[in-house]
Amino acid sequence: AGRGETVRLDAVVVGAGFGGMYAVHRLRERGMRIVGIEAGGDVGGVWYWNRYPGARCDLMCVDYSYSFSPEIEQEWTWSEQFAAQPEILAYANFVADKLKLRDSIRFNTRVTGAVWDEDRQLWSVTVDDGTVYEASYCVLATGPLSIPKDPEIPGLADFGGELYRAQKWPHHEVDFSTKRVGLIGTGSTGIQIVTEVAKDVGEFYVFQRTPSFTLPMRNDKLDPDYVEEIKAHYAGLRAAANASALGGVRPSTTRPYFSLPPRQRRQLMEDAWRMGGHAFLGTFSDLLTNPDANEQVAEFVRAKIGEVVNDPETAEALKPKGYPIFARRPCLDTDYYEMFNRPNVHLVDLLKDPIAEITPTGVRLAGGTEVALDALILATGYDGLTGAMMAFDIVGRDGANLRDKWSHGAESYLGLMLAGFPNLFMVCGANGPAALANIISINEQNVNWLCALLDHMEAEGLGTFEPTPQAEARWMDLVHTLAEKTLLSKAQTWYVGANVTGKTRGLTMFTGGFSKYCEHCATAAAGGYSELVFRPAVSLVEA
Ligand code: NA7
Repeated sequence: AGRGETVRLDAVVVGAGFGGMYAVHRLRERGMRIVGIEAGGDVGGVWYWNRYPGARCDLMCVDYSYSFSPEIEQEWTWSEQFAAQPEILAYANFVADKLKLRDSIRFNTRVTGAVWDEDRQLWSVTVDDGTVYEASYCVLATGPLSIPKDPEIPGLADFGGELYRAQKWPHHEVDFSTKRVGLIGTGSTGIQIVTEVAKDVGEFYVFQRTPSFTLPMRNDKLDPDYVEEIKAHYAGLRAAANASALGGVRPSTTRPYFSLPPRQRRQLMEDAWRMGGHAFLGTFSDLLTNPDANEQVAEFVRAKIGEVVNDPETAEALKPKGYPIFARRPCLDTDYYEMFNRPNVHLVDLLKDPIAEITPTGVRLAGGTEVALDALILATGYDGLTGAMMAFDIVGRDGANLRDKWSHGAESYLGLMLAGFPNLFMVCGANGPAALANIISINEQNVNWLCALLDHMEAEGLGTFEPTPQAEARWMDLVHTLAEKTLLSKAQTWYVGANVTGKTRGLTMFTGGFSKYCEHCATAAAGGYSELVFRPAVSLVEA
């Protein structure tokens, strides 16, 4: 393809992270003519971009890996319980090589617009070199976390030192050993950066607004015998993952906090702290539904912070208060709190003294303190869930723009499709389980569901699908009803759109758990997709 050329296809897949890679594979397997469009230079999505020091997945790789290919499961060997970014990216590359995915993907290419042509039943997808892809289906695997969000701090553009964004980290090592380095943002990303950069840095200033809860990861190398055992039992592990709330094999329990005497509760929390990883999920069943239980667990973690951090003022500032634990995704860390005992690591508490501006030479606080910096790292998060789909024009039937449809919040059917936007499919879209379950499980399930729908349409001679507005409204009712029952809405996070000025607030994720979500999708498909409207295929004049 070249500038201005029009190419006729069956489907365009936008994004080549784990969701897009799998969509490319499955659609191509069905014999469809497709192209993948990816802004990055290669596959991997979030793992392609996020090369910052300390980048690591907080799900165990036994879960956080494709389940569709027994061959890939057997040929690939993970080295650690929780894999670091280079290993996950190597895995993505391994899969891409094995399935020859790159033959069907255009890299360093960005979609600039997608417009539905009702008469011809196809999407016109324009990319930044001017090529137009006309395709019956448009699959958006653009990722819930792919549009970085810079902090809205005056003077950022004038900073004269080295500026790094976690999500656009350079492809080479950065040496901070003699530098004065600042970091803004202490979510999962910032916490991971702290644990790595603090090991070898001149002076390190961590600018913290809201402290996050973080729990010990207790990561470990995987024993070869254990790996063999996993490989022998993958089928069972995957089945268990798919039947679980989180789409992964994790501890779980039906035991509410106050059903146990205080000594036993305490013991369970101590054990979970010592075991690390996801052990807290196995402590109590009502962590996210009972505010009193939640507060007791939060207090336990705060006390641990106090035990680890030597300086009482720093310890106090690191203790999260005023929102429930687990309402922000807790990070899993290795020695995060310990790092603040190093003489060259300084916590700057922005709740006491906020940043007034970024200057050419550093950061100036409202109280007048100037922090001189050679380098500044931004780990200020993403325009989550909807950002990537709002970054270009998506125009459905009758000129309806997605930006208008979503101007009062993201609405969708099953997190997969949109009323008024025929043949548009989202992988891991807003109002699905998104960040609340294993995203690779969600990706696979979503794409499998799409393929079954396409099989149905092919068998019936159908050309377009689309959910009815009523079906979308029903799904959104369910999403909202469930959201009200969880403490997840009770913190100011990207989960609820709180980090983007002007964004409609509200939890646009399905909080009923992965297995329930799969059930809803299966019910929707059973009996011929009664909540979708189909139109017969028109015979197309080839472009
Ligand atoms: P998050 O979790 O959205 O964290 C962003 C952090 O950046 C958070 O601590 C913010 O503080 C901070 N932030 C944002 N803007 C500012 C300004 N202006 N000043 C100071 N601090 C600021 O993003 P992550 O990348 O860490 O994690 C995203 C997901 O990736 C995570 O949920 C996991 O699923 C993996 P705030 O809380 O707004 O006070």
